[in-house]
Formats: sequence, structure tokens, C-alpha cells
Amino acid sequence: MKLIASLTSPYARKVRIVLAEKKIDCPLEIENPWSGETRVSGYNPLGKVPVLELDDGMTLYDSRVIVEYLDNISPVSRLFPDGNRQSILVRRWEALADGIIDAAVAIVLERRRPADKICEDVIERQREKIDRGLETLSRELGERPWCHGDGYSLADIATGCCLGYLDFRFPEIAWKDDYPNLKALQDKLQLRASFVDTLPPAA
Ligand SMILES: N[C@@H](CCC(=O)N[C@@H](CS)C(=O)NCC(=O)O)C(=O)O
Repeated sequence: MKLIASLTSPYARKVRIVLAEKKIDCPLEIENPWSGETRVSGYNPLGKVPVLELDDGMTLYDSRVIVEYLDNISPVSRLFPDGNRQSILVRRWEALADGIIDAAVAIVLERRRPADKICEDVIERQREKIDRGLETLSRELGERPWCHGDGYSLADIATGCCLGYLDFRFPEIAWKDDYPNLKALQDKLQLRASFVDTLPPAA
């Protein structure tokens, strides 16, 4: 098994954290999907990372499929709860956290366009998704110590990767001042070796 990923992808970070939490050894093949020489499309027709290549050559994408697979191949540190409703609620957190990342990535890509082609309306629309998403994450977390149930789950990992990506690419977004409960969660998550070891490299 090997993971094809970039070190800055927040979706790949989620998978790398899951591997670490579940103590699954998995070599990492670093690929920049944006480089001209990328081989990612040979693993994933969508040309995106992360991709998990299994020992029989089957490739799994995207990150949500990969983390579900990984959680099921090892009983160590289960990250999805049993039961349809509980498990769907964790996936719902993941969908929201990943959706905020999708909006943030869309802004990063828009800003990379030539100055005269950048569309402020596109940026504004995506920024509204980030703002509403953060407000919802905070409201749904409330004063509880973890995103779902009584303990650490994939909901926390997905949320931590989302907040970490905002810190990485959008230091100007003051989510820590606006949402102290999200800051408290992030402070706690950042102490975990899985989070420390997967921080994106300094730009
Ligand atoms: N929904 C996908 C998103 C993956 C994704 O967009 N990855 C980015 C890197 S952060 C990528 O590879 N982009 C290349 C492209 O869009 O061509 C997942 O969860 O894995």
C-alpha cells in the first residue's frame, strides 16, 4: 500500500493523520498535482491527491473513501462510530469541514490567475461559504470537548485539517478571535503527534 499525496494538501493531511492515529505504516509518494511532470492522473483520472494505492494495484480516491477504508482495515483507534446515524453525523462534519476547504482552495486558485482575470465575485462567493461554514462548525461544537459524541473521531480530524488549512493559506481570517471554542479544539488537536508530524511545510 502507498499514499500518493502532496505535503500541503489538507485532504491528504486528513489521510496522513488517520494513518498515524491508526498506526498503519504506509509509504508516502510525494506528488505535486499542479506540476507539469505530475504522474497523479496515472493513479486518479481526476488528477487529484490524495490517492491510496493498494497492494493489488487498486487505487482509492478521494480522501473520504480512503479514510473510511483505513478505518475499516484496522481496529486500532476507531474513528467512525458504529450505527448508521452516528456514523453519518461524523461524515456530515467531514463534509462541512472539507467543503470549507473546497471554498478556500477555490480562492487560492482564483488568486493565482493573472491580475486582470481575477474575479472578485468568485472570491466573495467562496468567502461567504467559509464564513457560514465556520459559524456552523462553532455553533455545532458548542461547549463540548469533541465534535461528535464523547471522544476523538474523524469529525475532529477533518475539522482540525480545515482550521489548519485556513491558518496556512489565510492567516488574515480571524476565526480564532471569532470562535474561541474552535480555537480550544484546535489547541488540543495540535498537541497530537499526528497533527504535529503532518503540518504543511513553511511556504
Ligand atoms: N475531494 C477531494 C479533493 C482533492 C483535491 O482537490 N486535491 C487537490 C490538492 S489540495 C488537487 O489534487 N488538485 C489538483 C486538481 O484539482 O487538478 C478529496 O477529498 O480527496
